[in-house]
Amino acid sequence: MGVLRLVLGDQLSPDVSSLNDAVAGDLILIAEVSEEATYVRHHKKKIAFLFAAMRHFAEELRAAGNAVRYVRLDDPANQGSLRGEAARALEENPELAQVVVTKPGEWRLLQDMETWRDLLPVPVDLREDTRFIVPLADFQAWAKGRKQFRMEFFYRDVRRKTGLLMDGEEPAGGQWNFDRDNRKRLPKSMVAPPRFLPEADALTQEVIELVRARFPDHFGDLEPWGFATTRLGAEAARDHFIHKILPGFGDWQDAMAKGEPWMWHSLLSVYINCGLLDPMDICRRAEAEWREGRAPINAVEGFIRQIIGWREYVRGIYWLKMPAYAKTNTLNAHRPLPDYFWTGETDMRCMAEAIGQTRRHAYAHHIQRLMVTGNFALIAGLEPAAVHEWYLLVYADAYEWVELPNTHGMALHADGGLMASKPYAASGNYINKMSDYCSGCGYDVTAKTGPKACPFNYLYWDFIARNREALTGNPRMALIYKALDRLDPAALESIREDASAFLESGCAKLS
Ligand code: FAD
Ligand code: DLZ
Ligand code: SF4
Repeated sequence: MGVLRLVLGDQLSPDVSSLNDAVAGDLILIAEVSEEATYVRHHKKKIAFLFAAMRHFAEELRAAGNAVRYVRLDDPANQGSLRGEAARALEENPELAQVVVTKPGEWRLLQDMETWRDLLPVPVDLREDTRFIVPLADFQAWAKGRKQFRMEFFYRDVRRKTGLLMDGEEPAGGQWNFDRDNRKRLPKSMVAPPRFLPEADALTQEVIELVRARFPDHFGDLEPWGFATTRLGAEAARDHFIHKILPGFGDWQDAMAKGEPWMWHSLLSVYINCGLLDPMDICRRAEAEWREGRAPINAVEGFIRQIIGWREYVRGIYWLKMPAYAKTNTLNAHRPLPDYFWTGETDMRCMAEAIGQTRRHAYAHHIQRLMVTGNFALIAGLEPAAVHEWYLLVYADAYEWVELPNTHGMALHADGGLMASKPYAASGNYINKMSDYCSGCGYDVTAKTGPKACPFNYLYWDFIARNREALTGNPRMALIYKALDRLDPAALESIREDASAFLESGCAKLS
């Protein structure tokens, strides 16, 4: 009597818990299904990347001696859902007496799988996902009794527990956090380094054509390609980053530049989140670069913090707070997304850059996600649910467990400050400081009102003014409210009029 072991598209690790006791006679099921490909209209490149990585992983498992049932999207008998495919596999292989699956990364699918015990003819074993550094039970214990969940304290605990960047009881380099060194603007004379952007192999090219034919109305471009789809390819991308790019990661972590989608970012989230790379292994390799004198501490600590800090922390928040978290809207924002979130066609250069590269590459780096599109959505009062759906579908690394807390918690402050102690709202001045976007923009970043004024400027003050009631009690907002109260009333009125005209016209240009 064997076991049916279902592996999902973001569980492509040989050591995923559903496989850790596999024996001869078991059957591993991997299925491309329309339900997963269309529950939001994912970027075409995200679907193509994942299907190609799933097909390569099936080959990897077969080469290691496993029996694998791989169901393609265009299989005429494809049932269209994971449950349907599990049921079909059981029907065609009556010797299989149990289903084993590692819990999925999204609430919606976990809810569905919990019904499988009643709907499938054999017992279903739903296992914890052990590929994370902090078990969910540990996060829950950490969170218990706390009113606010500050990432920094969580992160220090993870450093202590893992020993990463620790010298005994002390943080390596004498400080826990080197963020103050990581906010440099890119000098004009400096260009971002060339990146490792793999071409599509024959298997991937076949999947690209399938996606082109089956999902023509989904967001985004399939070319240029640029993702590895095998474990070896992902490891090569990791090594390229660790050896060639990591030293500059810290200094330029917040910088943005025209025509430069990648800067010094790792481009590894897409591989980590689907299981091709192991987060702890990457952190150990990054630490070794500092210990051996090849990368500075601000780069290595900053990079490791994103992975063992932010990544683990947002996952903990997601599972602690779902399903209510997806409905949070503390600032009562209800505006629909303007069309340019899909087309990238806007005179706001910063938005055109961030959205344009998102269409092309299914990628934007953190500051673009947080301080350009996220900041715009926050200060324009866009509906959190619509913004969440946008972020979930446009990025190749997006799964709800990581995307939703970043969107509702970090970018939109929709959770009332559970994650971020104050909203990440900023005027055009911030974008001008951290990028060269404003020099090529149709708007004037120094103007606060009028048809040429940067929309981020009047939207920022309008956001602060209209959310006074919700935000004024926050001590970190005190200086900002003092500044608002010092504004000349006539100037504030013009600012609010321009903001209102912009918002009422569907976030379009003032005439
Ligand atoms: P790097 O800048 O090189 O960072 C290194 C690694 O740290 C990343 O690969 C990632 O694994 C991790 N990391 C960094 N920041 C975060 C963070 N805030 N939360 C979790 N992990 C982090 N990240 C996703 O993986 N999937 C998402 O769907 C996603 N949606 C986001 C939505 C918004 C509104 C915001 C503000 C951030 C979002 N992020 C998301 C976090 C972050 O922007 C991406 O992880 C990062 O841009 C991925 O690019 P990179 O691999 O080059 O990252
Ligand atoms: C994102 C995605 C897509 C596009 N397609 C599939 C698929 O066909 N089969 C599959 O097993 N997984 C897919 N996924 C990933 C799942 O949506 C993901 O496992 C859940 O959202 C939980 O994180
Ligand atoms: Fe963006 Fe304003 Fe700068 Fe234009 S002027 S790029 S809209 S911040």
